[in-house]
Order: sequence, then C-alpha cells, then structure tokens
Amino acid sequence: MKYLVVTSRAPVSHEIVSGRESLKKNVGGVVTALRRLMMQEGGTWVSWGDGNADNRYLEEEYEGYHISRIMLEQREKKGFYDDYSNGTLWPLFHYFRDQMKLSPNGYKKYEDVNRKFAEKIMEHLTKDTIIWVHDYQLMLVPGMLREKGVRNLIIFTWHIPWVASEFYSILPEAKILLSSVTKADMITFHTHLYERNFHESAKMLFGSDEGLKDKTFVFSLGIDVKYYSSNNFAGLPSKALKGRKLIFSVDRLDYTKGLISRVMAIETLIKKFPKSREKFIYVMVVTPSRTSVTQYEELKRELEMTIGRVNGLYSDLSWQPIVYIYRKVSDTLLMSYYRKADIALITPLIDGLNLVSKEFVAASQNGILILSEFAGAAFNLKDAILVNPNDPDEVAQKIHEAMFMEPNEITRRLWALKRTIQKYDLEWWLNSIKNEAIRIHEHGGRDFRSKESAHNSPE
Ligand code: ADQ
Repeated sequence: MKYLVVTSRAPVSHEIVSGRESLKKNVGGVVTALRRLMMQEGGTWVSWGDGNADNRYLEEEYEGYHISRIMLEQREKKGFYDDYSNGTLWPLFHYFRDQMKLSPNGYKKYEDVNRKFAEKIMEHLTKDTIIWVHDYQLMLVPGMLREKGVRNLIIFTWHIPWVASEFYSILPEAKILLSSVTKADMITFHTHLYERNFHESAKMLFGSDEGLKDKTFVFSLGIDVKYYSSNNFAGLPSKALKGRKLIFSVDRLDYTKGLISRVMAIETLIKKFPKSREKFIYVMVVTPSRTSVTQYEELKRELEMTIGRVNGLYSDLSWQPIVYIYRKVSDTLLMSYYRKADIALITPLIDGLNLVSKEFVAASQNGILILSEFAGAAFNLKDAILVNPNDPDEVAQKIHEAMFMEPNEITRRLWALKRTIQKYDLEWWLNSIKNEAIRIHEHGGRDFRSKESAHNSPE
C-alpha cells in the first residue's frame, strides 16, 4: 500500500535568486509531519509548485519519495490562493466575517485548481494507493475524484477550526464544499468541537449527518518531541537579558494570531504593574505570510505602529519592552529562544491547533506556557496558564503571576505538559491515522473499539 499525499504547498521549492538556483525547504508544521511519513513509507506527494524554478522539476525524486507538481498561472494563483482560499475560506473558518470577501471569480479559479489537483492525482493512482488530502485549499478534491470513479480510500485532514453551522452556512458555496469533503472515507479534526460543528453543518445543510457517523475522527497533530528536546542547540547569549525575564512568541503574521491584542496586553502589564517595568523583555518574532493578500499588509502596518507606540512610551537608554523581529528565523535560533524563554506568550484569537505551544513545551527546561483558550491545543494542554486573548487585563495579570511563580509550580506544570505532548506526539498521530486507514481499507469498516483510545481530547 502506498500513500499519495496531497497538500497545497510542496515540501520543497526550487528558487532562482540573483541568477543562482537553490532549494527552499518549507518548514510549516503540516509539511514536517508528512515528510516523516513519506520518508518512512515512500509514495507520491502532489502539490502546487510555487517556486520560480519549480517548472524545471514537475516530477522529482526527493529524500525517498516522489514529488509531483502542478503549476499555476498568475491568474489562477490569485483566484485560488489569494482570493478564495485566503480571502474567503480562511476568514470564514476563523469567524472573521468582516475580513471575508465573497468572490465568485475566486471560487471559479478554486474549482479549476482543485480539478488540476484531481487530474494530477489520477496520473499517479494505483489500485492500492491511499489518498491523503489536506486542508481548506483542497475541499473539492474528494468529490472530484469520486466523480472520476475513483474508489480508493481517501483521508481528508482538516487543520483549521470548523465553525458553527449557522456561521458556515453564510458561504454561498457551503453545500458544494461540504458535500465534497463528505465523499472522503475518513475525515480527521484536531478537536471534538470542530468535529461536532462539522456534523451540525451537515445536519443543517443536508438535514442529516447519518452517513458521517463512522467517518470522522479526532486526532490532534503532535510534534517530534525528540527533535525539539534535543540538546544540540546553542543557548542565547544571556548577557543581553541582564537578569530580566524573557517573554517570547513566534507566529505567522496573521489577524487570527492576536498580535495587536498581545502588544496591548504588554502595555497593560506595564501600566497596571509598574514594578514589572524593566524586569522583562518581550521578544516577538513574526514571520512574513501571505504577503500578496491586502489585509495582511494593513495588519503589518497597524501592528508596527502599535509596537512603535508602546516602545516609544516606555523605552529609555537602558530598556525597551518589545524587541520585534519580522523575518523567518533559523531553526536553531528558534530553538534557542524556546529554551531560554521564561514565558511563552501564545495568545491567538483563534487557532486550529497551534504547534508553537507544543514545540515550546518540548524544548523548555523551566518555562511557563501562557496559552489562549481559543487555540485547539488548549483542549489538551490543560496545565498551561489559559487566558482569554481578548482581555488585556486578564493577560497582563497572568503574565505578572507567571513572572513571580514559585519554581515548584513551574516545574509541576511544565512536566505535566511534557507528559501530554510525549504521549500524543507526531508518531502517535501518524500511527493513529494509518491504523484507522488500514482497518477501513482491509475490512471496509471502522473498528469501534479503537474509537475511545483514538479520541484523546477530554470533552
Ligand atoms: P499555522 O497557522 O502556520 O498552521 P502553527 O501551528 O503555529 O500555525 O505552525 C507554525 C509552524 O511554523 C511551527 O512549526 C513554527 O515552528 C514554524 N514557524 C513559525 N514562524 C517561524 C519562524 N519565524 N522561523 C521558523 N519557523 C517558524 C496551521 C493552522 C494551525 C495548525 C497547523 C497544523 O493554522 O492551527 O496547528 O496548521 O495543523
């Protein structure tokens, strides 16, 4: 049995920069997880070649598996990726009604590109292939494959929140997209809440979720704990901190990540607890993301103005509260920050899961995780300090408590969190999905005994 993995972005891209060709690794959490599977099992990975030299590598052998790329024209990229995936679906599935642009033309391109994916998949299909499709950019793929008569087992993994049915149903294409996803044999979510919302959407739009009862699973993506807890990473030069607490965060630049609210919480901390002044430095790493989507440019401006305003109010020669880094940092530097940080401040307004929180827990030796209760990861990471990211007073209060927390309590919480992420790590996630898939493939049905052990998130 071979896996055929389908994602919007490829594991690697080929780029020409200043006349020289180079290979760029995609480091997102989804790609890292799937690379592990592909390196272990081989198979084919179908994705969009977005590198400017990818047209030279439409078919490529890479680290033990095959990459097959589809190429998009500028107009297709704009409609499929910028307008519909990131301009309509992303805000819809994160409850951002005011950011959501309805785009009939974008949808048309989304449909065309999903068809290209389906056709490419057909080229690589054999009788025993298990097709594993990922995320909101490719919702039409399962339905299109069934229309082409494909009977192979299809897994669909959803990486972002699934919203409440009444919210989902505002999308003009709600029925078509949902109907296509339900054509998969196995649909996996990060939390029970998203799974429930998915069923409710089916009940609301189709009158019933009968056929879906045995198809949906909750497997919350884990990380490679061994990698993140390894000692092979250099520490940060502690001198720069001058004994101050290091508060740290790393996020893509996205309105869902609560970046501006977080800066306001830091401002509230300084105002409400004047003694905390000069006792911390907040290092905020923000990675450029979706730079061709207008809302993201505006967000960048607003974020930088807010950081500038807060730093302008409180900095002096010896102290600046916020160190803002806007670029992709190296893996080693990221690890050093995870290791050294006293507090990780991860406060998305909403997040499908949030891998950064798990990476920090794995790497840290004595740090405290402050985590938004609206991140999917919060369902499992109960020993973090959970906060409502919309309430700057509450977040400031919790940061203050964390700055003065008893060492015993810090250790107790951190090791409880480490136990959880160790138990539900990347290997667990891959094996759980693979085992269910094989069972369905071999017996044409689901093993109900496995359902309890598979569902890790307590209600
Ligand atoms: P994302 O929204 O991209 O993922 P997240 O889960 O936090 O968010 O993953 C980001 C990954 O990129 C992490 O592995 C992090 O280490 C890495 N990263 C971010 N900034 C970086 C930087 N500057 N330098 C180096 N590495 C950086 C989507 C959903 C999430 C869901 C994941 C997986 O939005 O909710 O958790 O998919 O399902």
